Amino acid sequence: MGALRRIRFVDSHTGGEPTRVIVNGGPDLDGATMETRRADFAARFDAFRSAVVNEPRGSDVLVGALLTEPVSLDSVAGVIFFNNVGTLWMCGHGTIGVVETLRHLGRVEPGPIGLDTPVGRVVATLHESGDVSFENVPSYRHRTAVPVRLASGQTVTGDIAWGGNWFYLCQDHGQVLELSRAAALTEFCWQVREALEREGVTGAEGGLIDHIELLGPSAHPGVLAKNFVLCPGGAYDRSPCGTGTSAKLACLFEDGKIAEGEEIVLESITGSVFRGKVRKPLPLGAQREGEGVGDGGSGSRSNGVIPTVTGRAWVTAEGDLLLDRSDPIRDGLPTPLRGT
Ligand code: PYC
Repeated sequence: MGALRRIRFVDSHTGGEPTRVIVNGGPDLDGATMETRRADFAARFDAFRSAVVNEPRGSDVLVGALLTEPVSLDSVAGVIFFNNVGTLWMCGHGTIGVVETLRHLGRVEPGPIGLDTPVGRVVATLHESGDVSFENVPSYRHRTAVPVRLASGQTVTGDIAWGGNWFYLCQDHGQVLELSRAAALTEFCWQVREALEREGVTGAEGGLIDHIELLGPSAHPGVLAKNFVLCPGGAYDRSPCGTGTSAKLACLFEDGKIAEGEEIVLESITGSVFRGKVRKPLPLGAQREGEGVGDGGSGSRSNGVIPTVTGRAWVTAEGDLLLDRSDPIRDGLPTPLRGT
């Protein structure tokens, strides 16, 4: 028997998409900013990341969240999100999961809850109903109607937008967005991602576009659209994707299709929904701390819009992950990725 390491966790799902929050036993990160802490986590604690979210303790779809001390005045915590292949800049469903986890642990009450992320501060609100809204980092469209040619010969067009991660948002894909087609949709989205890389299409200042969002009609009245979002590690988002919803809101606002404060509903491929709306950033000097940042580490600056996304998470499990030094796959099994 080897020495056991214990890592305390709480699992939740937000619209079907799981989040595992590490509440004890995680690494202490170096850095005075959340971005330097994220870089430190990526450089020194990749085995920890894999042990927490990859098989046999997790799965490709699981998103992890490591809590840190806050870096902003009035924030409750800092948070580094990670998945089966690396770190995320931000995560919307994960933010809702973190807030529900903190509520479950008795650490927060209904009201505003500031969280620091590597791309800026987000301000969540826990509602009495159990719903959670979060005001995201500034989100914006970088390029409009960018064509790419897939390996199959099909050409699709999409907008490139930042919602806390980089997205390619595509409507002319010709795919039927049904859960029973998840494998085919995943394959299609990989082709899009590969085409973006092959053709050198990126976000601002070379930012990797690692989220592909297909949009189509919803069968439900009052729902603006249904989406299918492929995440960086090849899993599809079971929720409507909080950062993807933010990217879509930014495009809708720039197209004049929604007004400030007008609420829309987006449905995920599994049928779960997020509500979303935008406001314009406050004038310089009146901005909340961190507003006007949020650029994927690329150094670019855009005012864009400030999206608010609302959804709900439910706690599904809590306990200790056990890492036995003598276990040859203590650090989890890496996700085999296609050649992107
Ligand atoms: O909700 O932003 C999100 C997200 C990103 C990856 C998975 N979920």
